[in-house]
Amino acid sequence: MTTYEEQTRAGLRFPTGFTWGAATSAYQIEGAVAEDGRGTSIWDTFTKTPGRVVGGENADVAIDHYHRYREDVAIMAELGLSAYRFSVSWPRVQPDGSGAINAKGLDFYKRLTDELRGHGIDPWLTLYHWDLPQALEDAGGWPNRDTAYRFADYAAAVHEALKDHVHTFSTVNEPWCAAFLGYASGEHAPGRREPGNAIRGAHHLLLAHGLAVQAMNAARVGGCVNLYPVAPATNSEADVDAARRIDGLQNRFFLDALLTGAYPEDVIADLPVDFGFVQPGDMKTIGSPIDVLLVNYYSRYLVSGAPGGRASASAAPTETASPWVGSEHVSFLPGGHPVTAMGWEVDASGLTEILARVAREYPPIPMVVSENGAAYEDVLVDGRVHDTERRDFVEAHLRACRDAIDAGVPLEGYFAWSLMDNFEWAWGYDKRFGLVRVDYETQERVLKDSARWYAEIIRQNRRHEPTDS
Ligand code: IFM
Repeated sequence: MTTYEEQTRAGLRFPTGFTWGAATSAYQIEGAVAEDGRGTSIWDTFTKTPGRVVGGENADVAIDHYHRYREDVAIMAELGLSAYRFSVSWPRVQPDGSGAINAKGLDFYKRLTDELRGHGIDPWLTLYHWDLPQALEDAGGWPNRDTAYRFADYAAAVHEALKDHVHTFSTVNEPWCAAFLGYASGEHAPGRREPGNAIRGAHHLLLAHGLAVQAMNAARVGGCVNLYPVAPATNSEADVDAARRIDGLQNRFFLDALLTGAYPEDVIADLPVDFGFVQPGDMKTIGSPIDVLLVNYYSRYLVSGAPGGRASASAAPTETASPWVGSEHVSFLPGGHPVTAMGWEVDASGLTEILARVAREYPPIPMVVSENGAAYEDVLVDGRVHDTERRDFVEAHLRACRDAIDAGVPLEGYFAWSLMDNFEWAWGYDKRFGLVRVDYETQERVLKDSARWYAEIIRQNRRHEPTDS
């Protein structure tokens, strides 16, 4: 273990009050899909559809967090986390996505947040991490404008019930994924391949965000985006245009909307739809002031406008179309960096770059890294997982965070993805992102070396905090 002084030199000493967290999401960990009145979500339906998930797996049980949350919070306390980012399952709280609220569903999140607060861990609540109630999908899903209003009602109900338990609420996790993997490529639920509806869906997800911010009047609230630096493979006109397009759809479409209340004109021009679905006042609603921007970061993209590379940087081996609506010709090239078990290139400098860009190009906003981590082929040896690659990944990205702070970025926290191994969407249980290993047969939790290391970094940083913090 490095000493405190060595960490300081290595860029691992953070300002007092920095948030040390880890993240999960409801469908990926909870299980208990048929308990206490929970309704059906699009992921329940999708996972039961042959060919959608590797190995035909589902998260009916997942890692049984619904029953084991006390054990899991004890693990968080052992790690010394100051915050835990989790999501609320919409169908657990409002089984049909509208109308009656299921008190038993809300009670689970009251118990969870009580447990967290009892251990001095700040709950960061995400309202939507992709588990849309199936009834709302049956009514048209995110391409249907009404879904945004249903989301605002749901947000208001959750906020009202949990506002004394939770300090920071965030709205939609990674709206790019919910829109373009859900409705264009079909890699994620509901598995539709309807490019025009993916764009309508993206707008309504953003509208849902804005309406929820307004509905949760007075809450500390954030919006969440997944960002990638995008570079052209060469200086050719085609490659430079490819980079503009992918950066536009992945980053600027969402950042501009959330932080400036407008869509970038060049991106609208790229997209093969009539934007008539944007109604007067929508953009102002979407741009409603937020208190914090949640940035999820995993990798960077190198792109070309010429054929020859992969059609997407990260598709699962299930049958999918391109998520890059209007830019399907763009190809994704290897950038020469090592890759994780997802095939994603590891480049920590991209995190500093993207955080600095947001700080430079947008109105001032406090930020946290709300997800960052890596899947690797973990091996259990004598009860231990020596996951050196994951440890190095987290260390490099923490250093990148420190570099961003040194460059003046108002970065206030870091959440590792993920606290525990869990259900990785179309990949099923094949990819392990956890700091904590989970045996999917016995549900035994084992701290990996990366978790022990992260705990030590947290301990050394937090020992300088005032005792009442
Ligand atoms: O597991 C996901 C998470 O649900 C959203 N962000 C990316 C993670 C890794 O793919």
